[in-house]
Amino acid sequence: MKKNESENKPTNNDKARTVSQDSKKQQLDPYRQEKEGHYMTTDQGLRINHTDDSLKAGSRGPTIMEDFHFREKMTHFDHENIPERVVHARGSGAHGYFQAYDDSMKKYTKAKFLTDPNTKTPVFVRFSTVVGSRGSADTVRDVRGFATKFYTEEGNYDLVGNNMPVFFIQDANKFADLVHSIKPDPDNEMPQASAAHDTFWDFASLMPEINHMIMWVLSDRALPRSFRMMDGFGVHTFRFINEEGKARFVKFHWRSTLGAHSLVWDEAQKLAGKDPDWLRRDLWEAIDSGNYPEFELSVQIVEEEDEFKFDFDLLDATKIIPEELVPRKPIGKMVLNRNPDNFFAETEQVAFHPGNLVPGIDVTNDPLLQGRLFSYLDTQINRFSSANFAEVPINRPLAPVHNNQEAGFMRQTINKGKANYWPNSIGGGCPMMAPENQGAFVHYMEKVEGHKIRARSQSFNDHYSQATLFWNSMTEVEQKHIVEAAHFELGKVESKEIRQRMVGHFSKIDMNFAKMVAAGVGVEVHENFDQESTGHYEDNEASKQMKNGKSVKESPAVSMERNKIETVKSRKVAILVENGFDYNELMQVKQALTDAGAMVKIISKLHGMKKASNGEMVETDKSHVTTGSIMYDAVYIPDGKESIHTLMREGDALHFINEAFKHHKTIATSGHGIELLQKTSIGGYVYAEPTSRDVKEHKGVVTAGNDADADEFAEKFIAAIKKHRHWNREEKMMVPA
Ligand code: HDE
Repeated sequence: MKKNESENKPTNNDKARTVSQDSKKQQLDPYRQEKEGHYMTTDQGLRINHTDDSLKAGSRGPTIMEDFHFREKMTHFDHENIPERVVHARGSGAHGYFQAYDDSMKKYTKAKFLTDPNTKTPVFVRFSTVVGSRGSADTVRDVRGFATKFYTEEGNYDLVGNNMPVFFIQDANKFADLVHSIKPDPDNEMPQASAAHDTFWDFASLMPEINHMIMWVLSDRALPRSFRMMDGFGVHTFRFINEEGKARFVKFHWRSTLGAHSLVWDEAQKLAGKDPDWLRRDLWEAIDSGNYPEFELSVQIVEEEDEFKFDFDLLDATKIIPEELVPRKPIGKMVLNRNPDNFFAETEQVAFHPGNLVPGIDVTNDPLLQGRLFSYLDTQINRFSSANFAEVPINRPLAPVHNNQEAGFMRQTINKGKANYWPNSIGGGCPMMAPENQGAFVHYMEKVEGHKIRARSQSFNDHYSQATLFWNSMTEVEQKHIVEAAHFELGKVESKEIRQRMVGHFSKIDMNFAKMVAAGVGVEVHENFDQESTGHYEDNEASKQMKNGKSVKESPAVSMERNKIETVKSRKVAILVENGFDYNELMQVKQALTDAGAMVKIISKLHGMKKASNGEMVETDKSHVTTGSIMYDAVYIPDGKESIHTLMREGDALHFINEAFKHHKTIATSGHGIELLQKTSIGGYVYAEPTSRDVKEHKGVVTAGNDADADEFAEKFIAAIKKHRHWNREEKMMVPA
C-alpha cells in the first residue's frame, strides 16, 4: 500500500539522534570479539582441529588443492594490507569525548555539540606524522596531524587539523608537488620521513609562500615531547552559522592542558633508534594508566564585516590571525580515555574528511580547503577500494543513515523496499527531505561572482611578514633551536645553489637569522635578495581593502616557551640504583613524585631485585640495556654509599646522567650521590655540601646533603621538573654524550 509522506514522519527520530559519552562504545560493542573460550573456526564458522600443517598427499607429499582451510588462511593473509595513507601514514588513535563548557556559543553557531554542556559527544582522534611511511619513527622533525571525529547526534563532524596553525602552500593545486618534493626521492626512496634532502628544499626555495610554515617546521613544534603535549589547529578559516542564519568566520584551536612541550633534536634522533614508537607508546601508556590526555577547544571569531580589516587574507592558509588581534574563546574540553581494541579496525580504518560537516559549521573559499574537500573522499576510495567505507564500524555515525546509496563493494546494510531513487511514490517518498528545523544541513548562501581565472588573489602575496612575526615572537632559546634546525636541514642539502636561495629568503625574514644560518651551511648572505613570486596574482577589491589592515609585530601567543604550563603530571622520572641504596629516601621521594602525578621507573645495570642498605628488596623496572635517559624527563639517584660507588664505575649510568644533563633535564641526588655527579661532566652544578642539611637547586640540578629534609628535597626536585627543560646550561657543550 502506498504510504503518504506524513505517515513516515520520523516521530522517534529525536531519540535516535541523542548521543551520550558511551554511544559510540555501545555502537562498536556488537562488532568487538573476544577470543577467549572459543574454538578456532574457518570464516564460515567451521571448527578447526589442526592448523599447523597443510593437507598433503602423504606427510612428505605435495599440498592438496582441496585444503580449504589452508587456502582461506593464506588468501586472507595475502590480502591483509590496504594502501597506507599517501600522507599521514603513521598514526595513533584514541577514543574519548568532547563536552562544551556552557551554551555561550549559541550566539555564534547552531552546532549542538558545541553549545550543549549536558552532552558528552563521543570522539575518535588520530594523531600522525605526515611524511614517513606507516613503519617510520615517531620522533622525526615533521608536522603532526591532529584529526578528530565527533560522533554528534547530527552526524559526524571531522576537524582534520595539524599541530601547526599554517600550511606550506596556499592552493590545493600545489599539494602533489609539495608532497612529491618532501617524500623520499623517486629514484632511490631516500630519505625516510625527513624533509632534509635536496628535493624538498629545492621546492621550498622556489615557493616563497612556504616561508611562514618553514619557520614553524624548523621550530620545536616539529618535535613534540608527546601527542598529549602539543596543540592543534584547524588551520583554515571556517564559518560558524547561528540559528538566525548569521555567519561569522572562525578558526579552531586545541590546547593541551599539559601545555605544549618538545624534545630536543639530539634526543629525538636517538629516540628514533631506541624507541621508534615513542609517541605511540606514550599515548597508549598514558591512557592505560588513567592519565587521560585533555585538550581545550577554543575559537577565534571574526565578524563578516571585518573580513578585510587585517593585513592578510583570512582565506590564506599560510597566515594566522594573531591572538593579540582576535583573542581565543575557550568553548569546551576533549578527554581521551580509551585505547582502541584493534589498530587496523579502528586507527587504520578511520577515514576523515574536512567536508564532514554539521549544521552550524561551514567552509570558506580558502583554495587549500576547497581542494581538500575533493581529496579526502577520493583518497578513501583508494584505501578501501569501495565507496562503502562509511559503513566500517569506526566510521559509522551515531545519527541514523538513510539514503539510496545501497550497493558497491562490501555493502553491509540491507536496505529494504523497491524505491532506491528519489523522488518516489512507491516508497512513500522516503527517505524524505528534512526541513532545516529538523537538522538539515543548508549550505551558507554566500554570494560569489567572478571571472573564470587560474590565478591567486593579490591579497595572498605577502610571504614574509608573518614569517618575521614568528621569528620576532620566539624567545632567544627558541630562535637558537630554529637556527640549529636550519643547520641540520640545509646542511643535508647537497646543492649549494639551493642552500643559497633558502638563505636569501631568510634574509627577507630577518637578516640576523639569515646570517646565523648562513654561517653553518657554507654560504654567504647577499643583501637585496629578491625572487619573483611563482604565482599569478590578480589585484582585486580584497587586496585593495587590506592595504592598511591591522597587524602586529610580535605574537607572544605562538611561543611555546612563553606559554609554558608547569606540571609534573604524567612526567617520567628515572631512578638509578644498585645494591646498597638508601631505602627510606628512595621510598619517600618516590611517593612524593607519584603523589604529584609523575610516573617513576627504577633502573639498574641488570634487571632484577636490588638490596637496599637496610636489607629491604626492591624490584627494578628496566635495565640499562632496555632503556636510556632519552626516555625520561628527569633523573634521581638516591643516596647509599655502596649503590653510588657501583654507579660511579658504570659507564651506562654516567652516560645516563650526562645525557640527561645535555638534554636540559632535571637531575637530583643527595649525600654520596654528589660524588657521583662530580665524576660526570656536571660537577660544577653541585651546590650542596655532601655532609650537611643543604638542599640546593642550580639550573635544574638539585643536590642535598646527607642530613637534608627529604620532603624539602622532593619539593625542590618536583619544582625543577615542572620547568620541563633548563635551557641555561652553558656547559652542556662539554658533555661528550
Ligand atoms: Fe591532509 N590529507 N591534505 N591536510 N591531512 C590527508 O587523507 C590533503 C592538509 C591532515 O589521521 C589524506 O585520509 C590535501 C592541511 C590530517 O587519517 C589526503 C591538502 C591539514 C590527515 C589529504 C591537505 C591537513 C590528512 C591522506 C591540501 C591541516 C590525516 C589520507 C590541499 C589542516 C588524517 C587521508 C588521518 C590526510 C589531502 C592539506 C591535515 C590525501 C589535498 C592544511 C591530520 O586526502
